[in-house]
Amino acid sequence: MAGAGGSPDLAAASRISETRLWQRHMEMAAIGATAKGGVNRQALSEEDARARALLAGWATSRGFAVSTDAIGNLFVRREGSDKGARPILTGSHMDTQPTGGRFDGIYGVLAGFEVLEALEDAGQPTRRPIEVVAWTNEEGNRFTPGAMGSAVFAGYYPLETMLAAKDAAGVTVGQALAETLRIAPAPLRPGAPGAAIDGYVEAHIEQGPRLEDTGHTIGVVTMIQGQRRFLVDVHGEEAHSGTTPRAARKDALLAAVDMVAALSRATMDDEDTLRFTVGRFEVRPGSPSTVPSHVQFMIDLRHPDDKLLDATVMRIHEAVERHRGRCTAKVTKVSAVPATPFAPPVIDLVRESAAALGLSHMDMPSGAGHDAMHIARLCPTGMVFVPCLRGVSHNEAESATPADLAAGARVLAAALVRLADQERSK
Ligand code: HGY
Ligand code: MN
Ligand code: MN
Repeated sequence: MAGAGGSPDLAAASRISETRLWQRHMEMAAIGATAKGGVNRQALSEEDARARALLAGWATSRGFAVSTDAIGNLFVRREGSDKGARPILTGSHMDTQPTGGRFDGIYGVLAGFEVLEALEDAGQPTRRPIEVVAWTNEEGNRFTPGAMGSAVFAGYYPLETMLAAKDAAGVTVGQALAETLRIAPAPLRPGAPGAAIDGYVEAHIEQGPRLEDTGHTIGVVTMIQGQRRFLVDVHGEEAHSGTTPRAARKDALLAAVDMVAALSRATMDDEDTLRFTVGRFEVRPGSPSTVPSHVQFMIDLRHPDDKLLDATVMRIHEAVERHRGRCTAKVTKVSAVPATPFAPPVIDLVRESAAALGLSHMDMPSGAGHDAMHIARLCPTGMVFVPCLRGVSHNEAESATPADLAAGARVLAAALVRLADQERSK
């Protein structure tokens, strides 16, 4: 770590305001607030647009430049002293799960914004510009696939295909984005998507219990595990529930539940590392007295080892074929993101920053996916984790403390300033 005390990285960290950061979280949490104390802010919804407008208003009042790109990623830029230098990025997402919490995603955006405000308060220049990004549709609930904005920015998904993605009501991303930009207009960010950036650090709540269980304040994230998503469609035949003998039925529901039960058994590993989830399961026509003719369910599979994930995919096809009976079935790959190791220099920088700030810290992988898994394809990337209560997330009870949020923002400030001030890359 550069010298202690007055060094620019620690100077910036010292100006982080715990109160202001917490207050901004509470203002954001009011947008899409749910009765049980959580947040439901679906991607490119009216709530998402209002959150964007709120952030843009805060940014403009501090003299930062606000812009957006073709997939709706929102950028807040604080200029650097070296006009031609490539920016350092930070950020996360503002959209949430339907039963989301007040910290997942938004913490990374607000911690990044707090770093810009701390630098502004200190009148401290950085060589490179620093940009805070709110990536579009990270959660992938309303529109699939998730991490859409960062993936398009990194060239992982084609823009046109993503703009054509539809929600359950048939609204496309392109249509929802146009409405979002009508409510929260922003000029187009200059330069090509994924234009050269020199580094990316994302702050996020851990969304797991390890930091709390081990009594550490900071997670130095080393990698993000791989993930695969599949849509399974099982087609049978509608029939009368009172008159149709079992032998004559093509019951899509019974076939689907047999498939899910078989896959649950097939993905049990002794180390409890492989993550198999069916979070969406739709039965049609959904009438109590009609044998279901169509079931659609989504499989979410995660593991740090891509080879093991790919081998597990074979089991999905086997289980679907074995249990379809007289129904037909189709498995469609929705998304696949390989395990993403972060850049050792950035991992070291996050660890050194935590140490220099006297914060307990531990190296750890991320079980959850983040926008950083795509940005890591563009530049040296890392993440900073802070604890959340009992590791609970994707749940309205999600909770974090003002002190932990501020501690993570201090580490973020130190790391971003070090990246922004380092000798200019060739
Ligand atoms: O699915 C994920 O891991 C992320 O939290 N959206
Ligand atoms: Mn998140
Ligand atoms: Mn999430």
